[in-house]
Amino acid sequence: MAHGKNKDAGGKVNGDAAAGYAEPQGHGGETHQTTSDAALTMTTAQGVPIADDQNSLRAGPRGPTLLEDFILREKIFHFDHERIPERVVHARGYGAHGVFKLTDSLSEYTQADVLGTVGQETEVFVRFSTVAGNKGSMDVARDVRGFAVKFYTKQGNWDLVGNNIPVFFIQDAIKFPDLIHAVKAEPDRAFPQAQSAHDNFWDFATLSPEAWHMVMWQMSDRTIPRSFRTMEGFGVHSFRLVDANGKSTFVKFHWKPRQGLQSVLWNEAVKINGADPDFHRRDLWNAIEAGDFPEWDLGVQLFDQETADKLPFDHLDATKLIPEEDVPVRIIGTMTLNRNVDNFFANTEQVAFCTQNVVPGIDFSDDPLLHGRNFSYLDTQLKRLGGPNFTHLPVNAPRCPVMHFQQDGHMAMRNPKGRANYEPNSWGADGGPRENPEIGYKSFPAEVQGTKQRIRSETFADHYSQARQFFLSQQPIEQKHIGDALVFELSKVERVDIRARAVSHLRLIDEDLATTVADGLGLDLPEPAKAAKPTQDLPTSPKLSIHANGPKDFKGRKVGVLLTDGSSADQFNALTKALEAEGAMFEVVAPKIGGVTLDDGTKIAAKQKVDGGPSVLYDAVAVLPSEEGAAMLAKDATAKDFVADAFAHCKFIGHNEAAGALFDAAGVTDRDDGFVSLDKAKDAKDFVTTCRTLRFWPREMDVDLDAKSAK
Ligand code: HDD
Repeated sequence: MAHGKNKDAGGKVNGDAAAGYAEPQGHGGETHQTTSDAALTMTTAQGVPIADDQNSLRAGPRGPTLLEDFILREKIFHFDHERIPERVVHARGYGAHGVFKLTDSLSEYTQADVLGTVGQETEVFVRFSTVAGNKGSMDVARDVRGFAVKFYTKQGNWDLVGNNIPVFFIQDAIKFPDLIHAVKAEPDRAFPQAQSAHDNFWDFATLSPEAWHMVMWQMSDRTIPRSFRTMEGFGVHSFRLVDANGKSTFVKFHWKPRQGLQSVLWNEAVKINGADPDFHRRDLWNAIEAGDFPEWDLGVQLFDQETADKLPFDHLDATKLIPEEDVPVRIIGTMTLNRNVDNFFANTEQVAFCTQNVVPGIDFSDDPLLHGRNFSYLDTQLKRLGGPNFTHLPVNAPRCPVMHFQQDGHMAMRNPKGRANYEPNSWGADGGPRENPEIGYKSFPAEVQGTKQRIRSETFADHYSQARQFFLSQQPIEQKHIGDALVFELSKVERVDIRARAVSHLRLIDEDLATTVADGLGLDLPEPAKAAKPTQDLPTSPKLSIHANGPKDFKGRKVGVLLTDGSSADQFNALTKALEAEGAMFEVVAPKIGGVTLDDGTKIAAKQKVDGGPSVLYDAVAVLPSEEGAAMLAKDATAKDFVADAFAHCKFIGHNEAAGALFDAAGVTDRDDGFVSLDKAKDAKDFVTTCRTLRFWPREMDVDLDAKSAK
């Protein structure tokens, strides 16, 4: 069957201008892409071959469109229904496929097969997300990141739905709608987008003392990660591992990035969001496409009731963590993300994580936040995905056999066969699946008794000790960033009494921090908030610092290399070779996207034109212009921003001698130890080695206005 040109009812060929017909395929006709290959033929959703996808059916060339046109109607109908409700939280996310490999067996603690057999590989799907912003918001918002992992185990799907922060804002699920209403855009004006820097969030937070541990994390650089690849993940709650004899051990789950922890600066984040709102998703996609597969080790903190009883807080309270120094993290396996999705909607949008998805050997603790979540996730999938059969979608379908008598419902694709659809039944072998007490899921038989009442446990009442511990565990520059973030956020709060209330909580966390923030806001120090329990001085925990847990190499990081016509081929080649040896990446930034011609005549294509590739997109920069090129760049505002921002963001700056003219023009006159010469080929390796520490932090005190005035 040929589908070249469309014949009308009168048998005349469309497109034949001489026959008096208007051009059928728009103007010029070149958009009418036809085929004579049946296998490539476009069809309707019903499989009917389509001859003309450019024009709807109408009565005469300029006449009305006919309702009869089932092809038009079907196409528009489907388009009209493309959207599903975005997630009420974590709307913006990015997913990838991967594999989890167990390296250390927990079979003495759990019957969960996924945690039992060393060497076993289990398929996973991971979705990272921001919490507050809409689906189209920018990636580098100051926000908590979701870190949700679906393990397709032999015993069914296990979902570990965590965040990149190990504690939560609230202790009881009943407060979740309030928290989320408060942080998302204000309801009358529908702004601000993807930001906690507004009155409603801080009003809620300052009236909720339990939030203040997480607020400290939120104000730290944890919430502006450099990449999904450089953040930790946490299951947050205590769960239970249960062995074959029904013995239970408490467990907290940790994901540790093999890429090391890394964040960006706030001033940088603001600019990244303008330059590339997709910064994080692009980074993950590109790394996987390049074969630089990101990896996380899975760690567990295992503890029994006796240890739990000795902790200076209640482990069932999700606003608390257990310092790794108290209960060490045991690494039991590695997750590798090795495949990008082939369709975003089918996978990343339709994936349905549910905290209730556990497998035999993994059970819940009595954390009240977790219990509320177990209802919410299942419920929300019904709304989002439109029916109870979302487990039939490939991304949600278990990889092990699924056998039950659940049936029908919207879009049922996996339908039971045979006569029996109930149990017990007496149809023998044909009667369908049966219960299996030996391998079937059994809830841990915890002893429970108590008076039915709406109450918060006394053991949840210490809200400030771990907030203080977190703050004191940070390195000085990290503490400074927390102070800066608090001042920034609160400066966006219109009500002065809310600002002051925030400082009153800080006084219970750290007096110096409270003074810094009060100063930054121009406030008198308010009275401390009233605490239900006095703040305890807990030992510091270096594991809580990002800087203390950075990478050991520069692998997977990206350098922006600014070139012009006449740049030195020797310098460029030495640098790219050294970067390649490290497993780092680079992008050439040039005055024209067509690229540059080096001094040996080699033509190098540019990845970015200088105004499209600001230095905020890179971990470090190398500025290698020719002398004429540097003189030209010195007159260009975006080239000056390139170096001025790299300097302000404490980046290492590799450069040749000619670059001096650009630095001077950009006002970058204090060439500190973060500047590394690349004039000689052998310098390139030193530059890459230097870059391993990621930033030249001593510079911050010199470039930061607040820090300068505080000195
Ligand atoms: Fe939640 C989504 C993480 C508390 C209710 N949550 C969601 C996602 C992550 C988390 C990563 C996105 C999953 C995805 O990528 O599809 N949530 C957490 C963590 C929490 C937490 C770590 C505290 C420890 N969440 C929490 C509470 C409730 C919810 C207390 C309700 C009582 N969360 C939801 C939800 C979402 C969700 C409304 C929205 C979309 C979805 O579930 O699938 O059900």
